Amino acid sequence: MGKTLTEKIIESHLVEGTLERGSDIAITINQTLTQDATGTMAYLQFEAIGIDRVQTELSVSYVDHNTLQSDFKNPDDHRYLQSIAAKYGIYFSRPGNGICHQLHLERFARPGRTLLGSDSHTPTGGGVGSIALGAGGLDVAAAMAGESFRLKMPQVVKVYLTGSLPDFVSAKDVILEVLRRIGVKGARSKVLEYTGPGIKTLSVPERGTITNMGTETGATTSIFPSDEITKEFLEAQERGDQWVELKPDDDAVYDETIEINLSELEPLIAEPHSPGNVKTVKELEGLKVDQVCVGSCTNSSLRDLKITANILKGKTIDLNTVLTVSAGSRQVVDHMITSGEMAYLIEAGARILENACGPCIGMGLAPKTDAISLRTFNRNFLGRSGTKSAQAYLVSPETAAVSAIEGKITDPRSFGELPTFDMPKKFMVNDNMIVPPLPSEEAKKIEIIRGPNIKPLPEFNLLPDKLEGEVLLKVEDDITTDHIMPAGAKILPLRSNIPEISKFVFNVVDESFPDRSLERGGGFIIGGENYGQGSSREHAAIAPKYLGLKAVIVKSFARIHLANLVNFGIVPLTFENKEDYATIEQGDKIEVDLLSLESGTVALKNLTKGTEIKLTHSLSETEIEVLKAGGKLPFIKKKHSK
Ligand code: MIC
Ligand code: SF4
Repeated sequence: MGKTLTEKIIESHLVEGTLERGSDIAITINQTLTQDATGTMAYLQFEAIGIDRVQTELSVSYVDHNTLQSDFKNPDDHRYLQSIAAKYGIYFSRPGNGICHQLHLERFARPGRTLLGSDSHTPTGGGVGSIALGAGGLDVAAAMAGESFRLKMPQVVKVYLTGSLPDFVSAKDVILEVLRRIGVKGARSKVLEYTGPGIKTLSVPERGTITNMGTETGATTSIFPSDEITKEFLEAQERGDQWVELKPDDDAVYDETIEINLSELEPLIAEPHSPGNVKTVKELEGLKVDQVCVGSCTNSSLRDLKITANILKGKTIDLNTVLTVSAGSRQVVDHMITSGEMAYLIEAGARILENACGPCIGMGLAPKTDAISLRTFNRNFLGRSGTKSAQAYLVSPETAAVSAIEGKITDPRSFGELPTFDMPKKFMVNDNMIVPPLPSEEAKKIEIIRGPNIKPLPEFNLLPDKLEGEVLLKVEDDITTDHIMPAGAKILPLRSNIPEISKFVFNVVDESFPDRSLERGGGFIIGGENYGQGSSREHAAIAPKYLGLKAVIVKSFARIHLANLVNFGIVPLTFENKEDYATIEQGDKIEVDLLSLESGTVALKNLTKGTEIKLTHSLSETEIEVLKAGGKLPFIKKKHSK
């Protein structure tokens, strides 16, 4: 029986387990990446593990999220990260160089390698045929220390592409079409593997747009084969020697198939507040827009900026619309300046921002009250832009550019002829903003520089046999990590300071949560389906844990958040019977007996209602051991001290 590409790469990295779907497996990790917002915590944990040098083939530390410097906190964290990189054998991408995923695709991602990143959009690397996975910082720290990465063997979905994209329709519309069909929960425990004749029409950066935003379907990751197009891209990046051909067997057996005829697609848009609320742009045409933002790790490649610039050439953006453009990397900027196309953007009135995440994560450029913001980004969760009353919509660069000129949502096909532009045969490669690792002897002499914002890691206790307390909060389906632990310019600088950041837990849902939690000595959260979708931020587990959270009881979890809960000793449980969700209310006093955790079911006694229900879980033996040890850090430390 033939194998899928996903199975081939996983098999060649398998340390434990088999390819049986849903079974527990462990794989070797070749590369890691971190970004500054998750990196400080990840490296504090790496330091705590106590290894002299990273054990991976390649580890890179990027600075791209916390780039607004309204006080000392962010620059202090950058300095800490730089000293850590120098000490432990890590490449350091300096602030100003660009967004981690765009940079990693350009300079480091390799076909057939595994990549683990402390950012949920790490699957961008699937654009060149890596198995690229997002994870919490502690899992990435463990991988840097040489630990394998544990997950459940995913199902593999064949996404079969035929045809070619019409004018003014681009890669963003492909992934929005996938989201339109399967929604934000549709690919959980699955890998989206792209094949079919249509893939030949997509360049690597376009493939990267698709694998990047595959995260929004809940997919474990997304991947394209490594073919002639990949070879051309790697050669143009002066990395031709890293190319290998990789594809599924002709008789590969997939768990499911999705067929998309690219020729039939049209411009699409995701409405607030979920990337899964997809409509055609036509349906929303005419809605006035206040802000248009081009950029983010989804749409900031040279191709994306070129199409935007060439649409805007000789035009002026609408009087009542603000347009921002952030390139994904310095390489993109170099090209745009040298070709003269950057001038088209500036002359049309675009506000050119730093090569960083910027408005995507509310790091500046928050929209005005009640604004309609049109973004080429991948997420439009409530409050994420920095303005709670703003309505964020997700679109392609083509739709963004034409709508910025018109001042209203506009189907870009009404623009007229599609502007043409040249793509370079060779990219302008200049790695002078990437500091390579120091040789071991020199590295040992490096002193770690810690600013006053970097607080020690909190310590947590062993798991008791019985959990008791109050239901602190009851929430609905699709609660994102942006609900649990919001980001933005005010909160992100606190990522290395758990006591401070914990004051903002559930801020967009219920501002009284942190105080209530501390007053009651902690307790429980009850939730619906897909709890914890979105970001990989482990702060959505550590900060609630600091406030005393004992267990989260829901209908279902998102993969990375579930792993983060385990890593920090919070018990993730699901209702055996989903209807039982209705029987528990906020404020109820409950008791969960953990003695039978190994058996797969535990009993929940609702002391307020006098009822009893059954809860289940998907925890592996190792995860149960981790929970009992009070979290993954004490668990690994114990292992390494042996
Ligand atoms: C995001 O897009 O939500 C982030 C900010 O990049 C996060 C990481 C973080 O919270 O630092 C992610 O995608 O994992
Ligand atoms: Fe940065 Fe936005 Fe991409 Fe997250 S989704 S890595 S915040 S650009």
